[in-house]
Order: sequence, then structure tokens, then C-alpha cells
Amino acid sequence: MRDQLAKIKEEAVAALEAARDLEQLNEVRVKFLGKKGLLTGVLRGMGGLSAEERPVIGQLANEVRAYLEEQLETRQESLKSAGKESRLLVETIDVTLPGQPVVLGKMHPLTTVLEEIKDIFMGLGFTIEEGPEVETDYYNFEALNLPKDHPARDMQDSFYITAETLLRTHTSPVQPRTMERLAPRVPVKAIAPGKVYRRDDDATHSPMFHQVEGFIIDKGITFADLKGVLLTFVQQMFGADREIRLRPSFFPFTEPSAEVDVSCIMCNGAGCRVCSQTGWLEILGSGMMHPRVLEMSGYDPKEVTGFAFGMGVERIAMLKYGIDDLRLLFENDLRFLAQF
Ligand code: 2NL
Repeated sequence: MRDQLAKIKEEAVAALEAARDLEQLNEVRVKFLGKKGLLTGVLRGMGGLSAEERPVIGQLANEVRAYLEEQLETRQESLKSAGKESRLLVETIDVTLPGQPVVLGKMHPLTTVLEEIKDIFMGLGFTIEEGPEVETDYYNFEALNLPKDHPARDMQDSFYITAETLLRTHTSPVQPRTMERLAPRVPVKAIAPGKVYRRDDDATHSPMFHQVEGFIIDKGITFADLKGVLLTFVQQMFGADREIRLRPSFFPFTEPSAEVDVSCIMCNGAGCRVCSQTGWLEILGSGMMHPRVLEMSGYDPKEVTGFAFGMGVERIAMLKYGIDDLRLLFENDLRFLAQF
């Protein structure tokens, strides 16, 4: 048995020297020192030894194991550092090569325009209000003086969730919600930006689009305030030399109502293809808050007055950037988006 142990030791040392990499070294470890390895095999045969010899051989076997484990560790360290060195020789870095270009993302044009609109109104002292996109029939229609037979209430035009709830068809319901919360306090100066939904889908209509609604309530608010605020907005948005034109219109929630046009941003009013030779572009709807609407949400129309307006963000973005098809804004084609 002594001879056997001496032979194992000798063979193992030779095998350790011969191992060329960590994998081969591990094979050596398994072969000699593993659970089913040669050394363990010898120890199993100790049963046949006399009581005097057993501890002597046992001790010898342990010494061989300890020695081999130590040698294995040493060999492992030297193989490891040799591996690192050879990799350093092969993997040189050429610091003169050009770097990998980092592709930077940017804002979607709709986001840019929406942020710009919000900035302008915040600068004028407006707060920003939000409301749910799944809205009740009451806030979406009833509180806005939209009569039961209004076409917007048709299943063909709106996305209904239940008989009493639907995807909001405009941002207007944020107004009665805000009024209910604040009434009868004045002044109220707020805008409500956000997503709205209608059953429409073509080159000029998307089932989801964005609106910004705004309103002011205070003692003594007049149509002149409406005109002044909207002129300021238009000039900050489209340029200081823009003019506006108000045309009589109708909305159920305002009286009187007016459509607001901006002097054409392409031809400056001379007449071109963009403005259909009229010199004007329609950009928003507005009016004085209907007394019924004020009253329903807690304000006394004999004490306070107000004005309101609403605009489509997609339309503003299309005019500002000269985009001719609304669908481009929603296709997320990077060749399009990278242009802004
Ligand atoms: C448009 C026109 C408008 C309003 C929205 C409003 C809301 C309340 C009371 C009074 Cl609660 N008015 N909103 C008023 C006039 C026009 O939007 O063309 N929007 C895209």
C-alpha cells in the first residue's frame, strides 16, 4: 500500500505538470482526488490491514492528499495568470478607432407641441388639471349642456364602455370636475391637456387624439379677455407677427361662441395652398361659458363670468411642422420622427 500511495503521488504530480489549462487540471483533480478517485480507492482497501498498520497508512494517505491539494492549488494559480497574460497579448485595444455612435432619442413632435402649449399657458398663470379618460355620461355630456339628442352621443360617434360610461370624446369634462372642486372660489384659470377618443379613422381623423381645453372664471371676465388671451397664445406659438380672426360659431357649452383663425403661417395671409387661398387657418374653438354650465357646477352666473376654448394638438402640430397626413403622427416611423 505504501508503494501504491507513492505511485499515485508520482503520477499525480506528473499529470499536474502536464495539464495545459484549467479544464485539464480539473480532470486531474477528479481522477486522483475525487470521490471516486484513485486515492479514495486506496483508502477503501484499508479494511484488510492490521490494527498497527492502519493508522500509519491512514496518516500517509492524508499527507499525500494534502500535498497533492497544495500542488493543485499552485498549478491552478499559475495557469490562471498565464491565461490572463496570453489574453492581454492577443486582445489589444486600438484607441485610435472611431467609437460606436450613440443614437440619441428625441421627443415625439406631439409631445414637443403639447409641452410648448402647456408652457405658454403656465406663463399666463394657468394651472394644469387632469381627469379620467373613462368618463361618465354626466361629465362628458350632461354637465356641458350637451342635449340628449346631440350627435356626439350616438354609439356611432363615441366609444361606450357601459350605458353610462364612455371614453371621453373631449377634454371638456375636466372643467365641470374642476369647477365642482373649487366652487364658488374665483379666480379659476386652468387648462386640461390630454387624450380623447372618437369613432373616426382616416387621413384627418384618428380614433385617439389630443386636446387642450382652457378656461377662466372670475368676476367681470369679458369677451375682450378671451380675445387677449388667445392672441397672446397664438403669437407665442406661431410668431409675434401673427394675427387672429374670430368668426361666430356654435358650441352647446358656450354662448356666444367663436371659431378662432390664425393668419396663415405659410403665406402670412396672402393666400396659398395650405390656407386654401383664404389667408387664414382655423386653430381653435372658444366662447363665453354658458350660464347653465356655470350654474350646474356650482357658480352663480349673476356673480361671475368666464370664457373657455379648446384646440386639437395634432392640428397645431401639423400646421407648425407642415405635416399633411395625421396618420404619420401615430405610425412611429423613425424616418418621419427623426425630422423634428
Ligand atoms: C374645439 C372647441 C371648445 C369649450 C371647448 C368648454 C367647456 C366648458 C364650458 C365651456 Cl365646461 N366651454 N369648452 C368651449 C368652446 C370650444 O372646443 O374646437 N375644440 C377642439
